[in-house]
Amino acid sequence: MSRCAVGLGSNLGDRRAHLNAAVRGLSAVGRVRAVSSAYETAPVGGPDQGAFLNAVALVDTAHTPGGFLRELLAIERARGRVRETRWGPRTLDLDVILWNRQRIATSGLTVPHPRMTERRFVLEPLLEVWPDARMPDGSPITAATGAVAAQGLERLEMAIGDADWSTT
Ligand code: A4P
Ligand code: MG
Repeated sequence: MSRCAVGLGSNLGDRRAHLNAAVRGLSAVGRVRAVSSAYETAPVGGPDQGAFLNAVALVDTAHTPGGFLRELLAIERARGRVRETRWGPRTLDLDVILWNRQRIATSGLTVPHPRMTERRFVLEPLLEVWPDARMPDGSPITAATGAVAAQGLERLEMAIGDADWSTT
């Protein structure tokens, strides 16, 4: 069994519905252990675009990393994800942020997510659900938060995922 942190992001359409559907989809590919609050975040990079709703889910899964990524891509497709501009607006983006404490570098998958430490919209929800998360070199994730403190982010009083994700 592997423990994976999945980043969820949406800034197109019904953002909350997309994130809820993502948690439902994740509960079919592993055991969802925790889901962070939803965060309203200013877009980082890419074209001029609307604000994102971001969250992080912790999932225990028996899949291989590659098999798990394929499942994530299928969940994105089911929410109408279309790839146009890099870093452009999207209905649903699911990224593998951490996989145990492993480093993975294959043609289709890089873990830890290469830009995670530059992004407050990843770090804050991640620390909410996995406060003692560490990088593969052992450094605590908390060490990265100072550098991103200026990025716009607001934690919402909004739960993501249906009430029964934890019982599946
Ligand atoms: N891939 C490689 N490593 C991974 C990984 N760890 N997790 C490959 C997921 N996928 C990974 O991804 C392209 C390919 O990356 C996948 O098919 C997979 O094989 P994509 O989702 O099509 O491309 P993308 O998301 O447009 O590009 P990228 O570089 O992954 O973008 P990011 O880094 O995810 O950034 N601002 C805010 N506030 N909130 C956001 O959520 N997101 C982005 C996208 C930009 N700005 C944002 C947000
Ligand atoms: Mg992505």
